[in-house]
Amino acid sequence: MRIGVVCYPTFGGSGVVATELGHAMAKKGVEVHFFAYKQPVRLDTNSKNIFFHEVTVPEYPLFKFQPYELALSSKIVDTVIKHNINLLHVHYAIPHAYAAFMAKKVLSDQGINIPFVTTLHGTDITLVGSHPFYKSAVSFSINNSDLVTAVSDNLKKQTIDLFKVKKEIEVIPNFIDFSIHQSHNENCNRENIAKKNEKIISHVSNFRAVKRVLDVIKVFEKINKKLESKLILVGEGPEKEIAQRYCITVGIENNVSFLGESKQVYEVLCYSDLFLLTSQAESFGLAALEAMMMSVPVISTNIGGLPEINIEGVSGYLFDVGDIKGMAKKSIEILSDQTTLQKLKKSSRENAKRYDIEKVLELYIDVYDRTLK
Ligand code: GMT
Repeated sequence: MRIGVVCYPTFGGSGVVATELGHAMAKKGVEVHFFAYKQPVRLDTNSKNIFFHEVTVPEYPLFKFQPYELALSSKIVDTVIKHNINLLHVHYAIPHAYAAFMAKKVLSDQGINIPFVTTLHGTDITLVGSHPFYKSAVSFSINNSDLVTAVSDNLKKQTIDLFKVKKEIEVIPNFIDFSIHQSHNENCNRENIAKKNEKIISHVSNFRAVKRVLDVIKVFEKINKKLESKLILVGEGPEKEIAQRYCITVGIENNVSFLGESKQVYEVLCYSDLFLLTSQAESFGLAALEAMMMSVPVISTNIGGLPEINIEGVSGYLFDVGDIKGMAKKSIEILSDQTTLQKLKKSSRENAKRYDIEKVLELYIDVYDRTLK
């Protein structure tokens, strides 16, 4: 089998899911061809069966907006023909599903049938896709995909509520590769980061408004008043500067580290005691799952797909969006009691095992087989 995978190359979860799924398929002997405007951050082009095709959009002064979908569709068409690709899997509907549909039409004109699977990830439906300026095209791309998957029950429900969906949507959750990170919480060099009695709290995101990063800081501010603690933030995005400024204003800047787009997410999680995810929308929350896998309990909001992943009292606790007081109180409670903390750390990792890549991979293989038939 030869698959074409279209994704965003950035640090966002949809690109990570696409890349890790591609790597797992490649290990099973499938030839996997990635399409993106730059090499996805976690893509290892030295791996066997992995190929990367950069989509370049030539600049032309007439265009105010460069036609990325057009360049992507053309690249898909040419690569499908050249490498005899049998199936496309596009992650994030905008504009990938639309481009895949166009490529399929162009190829069909040449007597080539290429089915495509669309995986909906979240904001392609909730925040961006449902915008009236995009809605018709997104509806069309969903309905004209050969098979559609969504990363949580909640996202499936939201898609049905927001769009006129004629297509069946199958739920395949995101996943995590336990084989890569067996030895969690060992040899983390924690002593380089914090003092022995200091608690370490972390957050990973793209710092967009939807993540409410300021809430993360405000929760930490309250924790920090009661407990010796440090906050480590990984990621880059529009709200970062506001967050940095707030830390200086309230005088906690020496206890807060902004690491930017670090590739050392697992290293940070390895020495973390608690993970904060205060988003106002989150279809799945891959960052929270990564934390659990590394035995880090999660204090999160209770929106979107988060209640499917974060189980109250098992992997962490859930609160209404904006309930800074509640989140801080619970965090202090957990962090102050070593027995509770250790118990939660253990059960967080157990909870994450529901999303072991080995289980989820089978679901995707089945999707690919059915689509090809
Ligand atoms: O739009 C974003 O926030 C980025 C997007 C992505 O590309 O990672 O995130 C969405 O997809 C992730 C992977 O499936 C999910 O874990 C995130 O919950 C989801 N983000 C939102 O729903 C806000």
